[in-house]
Amino acid sequence: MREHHDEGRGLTRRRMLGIGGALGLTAAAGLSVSAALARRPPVTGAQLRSAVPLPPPFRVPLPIPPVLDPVGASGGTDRYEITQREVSAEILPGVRTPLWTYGGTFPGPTIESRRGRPVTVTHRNELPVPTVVHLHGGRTPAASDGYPTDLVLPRGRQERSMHAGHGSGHGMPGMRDPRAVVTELTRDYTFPLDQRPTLLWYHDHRMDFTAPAIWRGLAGLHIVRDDAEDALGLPAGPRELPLMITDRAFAADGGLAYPALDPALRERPGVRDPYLGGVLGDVILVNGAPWPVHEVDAARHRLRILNASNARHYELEAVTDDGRRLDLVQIGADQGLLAAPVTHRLLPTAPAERHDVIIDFSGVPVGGRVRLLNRLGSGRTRDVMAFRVARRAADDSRVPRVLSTDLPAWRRSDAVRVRDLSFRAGRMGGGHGWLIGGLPFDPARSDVTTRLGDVEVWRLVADVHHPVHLHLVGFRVLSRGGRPPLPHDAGLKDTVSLRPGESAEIITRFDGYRGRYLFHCHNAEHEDMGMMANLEIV
Ligand SMILES: [Cu+2]
Repeated sequence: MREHHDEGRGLTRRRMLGIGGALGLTAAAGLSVSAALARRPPVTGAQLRSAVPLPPPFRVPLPIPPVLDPVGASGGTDRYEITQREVSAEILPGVRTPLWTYGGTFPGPTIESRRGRPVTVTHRNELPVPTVVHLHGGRTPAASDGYPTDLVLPRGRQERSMHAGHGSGHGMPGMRDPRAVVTELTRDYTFPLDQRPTLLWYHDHRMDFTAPAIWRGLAGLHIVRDDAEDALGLPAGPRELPLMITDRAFAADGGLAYPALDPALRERPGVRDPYLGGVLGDVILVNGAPWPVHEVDAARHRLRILNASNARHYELEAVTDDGRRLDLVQIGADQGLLAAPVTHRLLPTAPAERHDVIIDFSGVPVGGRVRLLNRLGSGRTRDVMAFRVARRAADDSRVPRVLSTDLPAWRRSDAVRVRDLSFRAGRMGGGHGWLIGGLPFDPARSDVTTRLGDVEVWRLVADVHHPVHLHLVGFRVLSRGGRPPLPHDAGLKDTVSLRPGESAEIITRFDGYRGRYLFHCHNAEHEDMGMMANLEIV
C-alpha cells in the first residue's frame, strides 16, 4: 500500500504533516496553538492514496440502500434483526473488497420508522471483534445508546469482557469499566424514537476502535417520519434521496486501506503518526459507490445528506455543465426540520452532520448534468457525484415557507449553568492524544453531571477541526466566534463543526432519560484517541 499526503489546495507536504500531527507541532515542536491556527487549514487529517486503478467519475449508478423489513411487531413495537458480518463486495468496478457490514451491505439496510413508534433491533455479531451499536441522533435510553464499553462479543470470545477499556497494552492502566454491560453474540437495542422526524444513522461505537470499524463498513441509515412532515408536500418517493457521503482508500489487494496500529483491531488502538489528525481517503463514495451518477426527473428533489466520513469535511456545491450553480435549499438539520428554508450556494458539512436539502433540476435541460462538488477537495476528491436529468416531468411538490413551529427556543436566561470545554491535542498515556478539557476519555470518570430537565450553555473551543457531538439531546448554536451562528448552524443540531481556533456556544435542555451518555468529537480518529467524555444525567 502506497501512502501519500496530498490533501488541501496548495498545502505543502510539510504543512500537511503538521496538520495531521497537530500535536507534533503544538506539543513537541513547541509551536504555539495560535501560530498553528493562523494557517486555518481547510482540512484536518492526512490522505491515503489508493493502490488500485480508480474508475472515472459519474459512471457507477447511485445505489439506494435497501429498506429493512421488520421481522414482526408486538405491543406496538416493530422488531428488526441485523447480522453484522464480513462480506466481499464490489465497490470499485472489478475489484473485490472485504467489508464489515450490517446485513451484508454497505451502507447497511435503512430502517424507516414513525415518530413515537418504538423499534427493537436485535444485532447479532458474527464479526471477529466485539461491536457496539449507536443510533446517532437517537433519543435513546442509556441501556440502548451504545456506550463504548457495552460490548457485544463474538461467540466464544468471553475473555474479552474484561478487556473493555483503552487497550491495556496501550499504557492506559485502570481503564476497565465496571459499569459495562457486556453480552455475547446478540443484543437487543430498543429505540423509542419519541423525537422530531429526521435522518439518523447507526454505526459502530466500540471503545478505541470506532474509526476503523466505520471505515470497514459499519454504518447505516435510520429515517424517522411523522404525519406533519408528510403533509408538507416535500419531494418524496423516488425524488427523496438519502446520500451517505464517505471517503475511503483501497490497498493493492482491493481491501480498504487504513493505517491502524493493530490491523486486527483488537489490542492496540490508534493510527500511525501522519494520520493522527484523521484519516482521509482519495475515493469519494456516495451510498457506497464511487463518484456515482443518478438519473433524475427535471423536478425538485430532496437530498438527505449525511457526511459519514471519518474526518473529511466538505463544502458542497451543485454545478451544471455550463457552470451555473444551483441553489441548495436547506429544509432540515441534524435533528429535523428548520423553522424556514435557508438557501445555500455552498454547503459546509462536517463528519456526522446531516443536511436536508431541496434541489430543483427543472431548469436543467434534458440530458444535462449537475455535479455535486466538494470545494474543499482537490484532484479526484473535488468530485462527489452527479445527477443526469433524464426527462421532463410534472412536479407538484412544495417547499413551504414555514417548515416547523416546534423548535425549542431556549434562552440564555434559561440556563442553570455555563460550562467551558476545550477540544485540543495533548498527551495521553505517554503518546499522542486528543483531549477534552485537558483529559483523555476514561469511562470511570464523571466529566459532566447534570440534572434531568436542566438547561445549560456550553462554550466549546477547538484547536483544529472538531465536530462536537452530544448523545441524547439536540441543541441550538447560540454563537460562533463571538458572532451570530452561520446559516448552516440553523435548526436543531446534534453535531456542531468547530473550525481551527474557533469557539462556539450551544444551548440545550437535558431531557428524555437519565443515565450515562457521552459527548465527543466525531472526527472518528480523534474519538478513538481520547476525545470523548461522560455525560451523566441524574
Ligand atoms: Cu476532533
